[in-house]
Order: sequence, then structure tokens, then C-alpha cells
Amino acid sequence: MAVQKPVGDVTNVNQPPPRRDLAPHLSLLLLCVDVAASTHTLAACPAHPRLAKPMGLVEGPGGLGQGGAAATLGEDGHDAEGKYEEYGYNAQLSDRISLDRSIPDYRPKKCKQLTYPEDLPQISVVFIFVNEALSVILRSVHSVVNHTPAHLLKEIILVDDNSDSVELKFNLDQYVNKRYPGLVKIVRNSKREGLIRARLHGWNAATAPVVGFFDAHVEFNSGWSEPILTRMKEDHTRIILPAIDNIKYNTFEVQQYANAAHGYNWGLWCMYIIPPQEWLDKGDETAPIRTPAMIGCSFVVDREYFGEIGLLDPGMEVYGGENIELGMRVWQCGGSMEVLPCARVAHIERTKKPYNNDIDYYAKRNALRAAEVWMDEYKSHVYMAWNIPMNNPGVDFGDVSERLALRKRLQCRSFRWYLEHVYPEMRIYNNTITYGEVRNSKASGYCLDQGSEDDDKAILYPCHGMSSQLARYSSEGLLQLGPLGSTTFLPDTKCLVDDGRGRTPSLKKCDVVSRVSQRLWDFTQNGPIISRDTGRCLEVEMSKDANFGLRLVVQRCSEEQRLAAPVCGIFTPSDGNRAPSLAQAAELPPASVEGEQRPCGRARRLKWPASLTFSHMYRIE
Ligand SMILES: [Mn+2]
Repeated sequence: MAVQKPVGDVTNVNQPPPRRDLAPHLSLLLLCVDVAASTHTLAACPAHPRLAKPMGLVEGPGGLGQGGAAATLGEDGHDAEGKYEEYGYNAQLSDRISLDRSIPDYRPKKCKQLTYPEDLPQISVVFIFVNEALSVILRSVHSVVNHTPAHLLKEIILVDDNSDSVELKFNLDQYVNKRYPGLVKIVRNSKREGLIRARLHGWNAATAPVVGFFDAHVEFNSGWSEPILTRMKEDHTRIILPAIDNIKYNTFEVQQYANAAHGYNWGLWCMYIIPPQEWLDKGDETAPIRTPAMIGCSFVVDREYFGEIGLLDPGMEVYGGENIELGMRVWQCGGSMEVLPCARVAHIERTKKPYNNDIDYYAKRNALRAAEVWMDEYKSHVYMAWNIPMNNPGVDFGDVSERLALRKRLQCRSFRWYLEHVYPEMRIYNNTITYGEVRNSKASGYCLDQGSEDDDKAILYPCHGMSSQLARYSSEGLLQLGPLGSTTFLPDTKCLVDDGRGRTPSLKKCDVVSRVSQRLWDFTQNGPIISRDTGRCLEVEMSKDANFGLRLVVQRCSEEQRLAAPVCGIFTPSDGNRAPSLAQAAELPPASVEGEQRPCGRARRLKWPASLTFSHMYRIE
């Protein structure tokens, strides 16, 4: 309960996109009406020695999953479970689906009437992977060959980020060299570097003027390359994203996704967002959709231009954040980013990612790098979203001096310009004075928490440092609790309200309180939190019936509170697993962070009730 992780996907869209950020009509998958199978696959599949069969794989038209239909293994699928664990999709089923299966043509109808120039630049297609099922990688390769005019596809580059599996070494080499002689290069990292630097190795190996970067669990739609290469030929400072459709991880059914741009929240987790109003007003589904950032599983760049603007930040680790950073950078430094609905790629949203340890940590670390380099005075919003202090955030984000120098060299615009022109849907919280966890000085293991999202009741809950326990105090006197609303696609954070009725403070939409003063509070760090409307204090009382024996109340201010145990040091949000017993919480001063220690006052016997204090709030710098 009450624990809310940042929503969204790390760069590679290996999780379902966070539908809560889409308007309801966008979150519905459009059902495929026209499932007529593409004949392209058949035509593009010349007679060749069957290489797949000895490896237990299937080539050629027809069979299971044909036309993007849902498939099952039936009776013999009993050990599929294990493979979900391994790959985050049903790899055993994938092995039985043809590498050349067709998928539905989900392009807007008008796309098929468009014509493109003859002399388009060639593309190098880079697939990055680590520990992926061989059949899934090979279907990505077959699919791009089957759906790209041969004269436009210069090469395919497979970057293996030091996978563990043996079949991804010998079998993969042997297969692609025989099946596509001269077309496929394989680059192998000798140590695991993360998908960000893996992409850079792919870029280094690429020789075509245009380079496309893709996860190795995708299938391409007909005619995906021509509209992209046409837009690229017109203006090489565009970064172009194919529209993404979904391959279901369990059945490999291909589902159409609605037209969307790629946005993010202040934690820099990406999410699909509604296209800009101008695009919707125009009513032309083939038009490029301006996008502030990218999901990251598929994007196409001009090879040289990508180098000029600084590739991806090589100081970012594993993945997450680099997709947002590239969006900010290309816009701020004079280029652009767009989604092309006529160019479509279907992608498996895996249930798990191969880099399963500490993804949150790397996403946070990388987000801070982007914030420090590109976000100017708005970088506070990233620290706020992650609920960490701006001083000593407890995260080593490395050296950003080279990236700052790059920004200077390219003479890039401000983040404010970018917000105004490219991402106006972002909510701005510049009136925040302080933010962080609100802990009671007598039960320091417990934090003010938004509780269940439906019941409008703030609660006390063991501190876990996540966004349901993010409190913000604004210059007007609002006390808001819960994750940042971040964008206008979502409701904003609720306000803590004392409506004078009863003793339970409520959480309400800030603009629906009956009297303005009911949502206003006075506070001083380590002092009481007092309603400007009723003069009552936000306090904690012990109660046998309440969860954890603690109840949050508004009541006549206890005098005792002013003698509450002193708070010492500055504290980082807790790790969530350290809910102290009530006895411990009540008796002991909180442990302070190493390096930040100040002498604490002696723990004393405490009386109840006790006032809540902002003991863990961080000042905006
Ligand atoms: Mn992916």
C-alpha cells in the first residue's frame, strides 16, 4: 500500500507503457480491422538452404502467429514458465513462430498513397541485445530485411552486450553469415557495458549515412524505412522515431498502439503522451508528431549529426535517462525529434529486463546527469521527483564537465525555452520552498503518506522514501502530498486540508476546497505544522486501533510538541525495509547519514500526542 514507484519505462520500453498517462481514449488499443497478411514476406523470401530448422527454428511464410495473430503452444508448452523468467517473454513460443511471419499493416491508410523520392540515403540498422532469445533476435533481423528495400539497407549490426548464452555466440554467427552473407556485422562487448554504450559501439561500426537503433525484440512493418529516410534527407538534424506497436510477450500477438508522442515525468521516466494539439487539429495522421523525448527502443539519426551533437551520454550507466537526455539536447541545440506514424515498428514489452539489479538506481543516477547538464533552474524538479536532497543526494552521478562543455560548444538554448516550445504540458513547481519526507520527531520511522489513492486520507506509514511520501511546501502555504503530477495529462498532487470537521486531515484536489485558507499551513523546520484556517496542528497520536498504533490527526496544538526530541543531522529517505518498532521509533533519535553527523540531543522519554515536524525536508537550492 501507499508505495508508489515512479511510473514509466526506462529507456527500452521493456515494461508496459504507463497507461495512466494517456487519456482514456488513447489507452484503448485500436483493434486491427484489416488483418490481411502482407504478401511482402512471401515475395522477399527467396529459395535458400533451410538453416533455421537444425536450430529448432522456423523460416518461411505461414504457421503459428502468422499475420500477427495470437499464438499458443498448447499441450507441449508446459515449461514455458521458466523461459518467461529468463527473457521476460515466451521464448519457447517464439521458437515456433516463423522468423518470416507477416504482421498486420497498421499504418494509417493515407500512408500507402504517399510516394517517396528514389534517391534516399542508405541506413545501417543496429540491434543491441543482452541475453535475448535467439529466435527473437533473428526475427528482428529477418523482419528488417523483409521490409526494407535492399538498396536502402546498407548493413545490419548486432551488438552483443556480453550475453551469457552460448547459442548467441556460435549459432548466431553461423546463422547470419550463411543466411545473409556480407550483410550482418556482429560486435561483441567483452564486458557488459549497458545498452547506452552498446549503442555507441554500434554507431562506431556503422557506415551508412543514416543509422537506426533498435532493441533486438522488434518486428518491422511494411514501408517503415522510406518515410524516415525522406524526412532525414530533407533535414539531417531530425531524430526520427518510428511509431511503436506492441508484440504481446505471452502470445506474440501484434497490437496497434494509438498515435502518441513520447514524454516523461519529472523523474525522467518516459511515457506515451497525447500528440500536440496542433497535430490533432491538423487531422493528418501521416504528419510527423513533434515529441519532447523518446521511449528509446527505436530511433533513427543522421550518423554524422549524431556524432556532432554528442551521441548518447557515455557517462550514463546501464540504461534509463539517455532517451530523455537526447530529446532535451537535440531540441535545445537546434535539432528536433518526431514520431512518424507511417513508419511502424512492433516491439515486445518484456515483463523483465536483463539488467534486473538496481534499475531504479541507474535511472535515478542518469536522470541526475541529465538534470545537471540540461535543466538549469528546473533541475530541482528531478531531485524532488526522486525525493532526494540537492545537496548530498546520496547518488554519485559522475563527472558531467564534458557534457557541460558540449552544451556550451553547441550554444544550446535554455531548458525554459524547451519547456515553452516543445513540452508545454509539463507542470512547473518553482514555487516550492521545501520538499521531502515529513516525519514525526517521536516516531521517526513513520512518514506522512498519501495512503490509498481513492480515499483522500493522509496516513502515517513506515518511511520508504518513495513518491507517495513526497511532501512539498509552497510559497503560498500549500502542503502537497504524493508524487508530482508532472504533466497536465495527469491530475496534480493533492493538498492536505483541514476543513475544521472532525480530526482527520484530508487530501483534496487543491482547487476544490471550500475555503482557500483550509488548504494553507504554517510550518517551520522541526516546528509544528499549523492550519491557517483553524489554528489546529497536524499531530500524531497513539491508538490501538490504528495501523502501526499511530494515527494522524488535526487537533488543538499540544504544548508538549515544542519539547519534542531534537532532530539531528540531515537524513536521506529510508530504504523502506527499516520500519522500526514503535518502541524503537519513540525512544531513539533517528540515525543520521554518515558524514552528516551532528551531535544529537539525548533521547528522552516522550509524551504523546506529538506534533508532526518537517524534519526531513530539503530546501530548494
Ligand atoms: Mn525493448
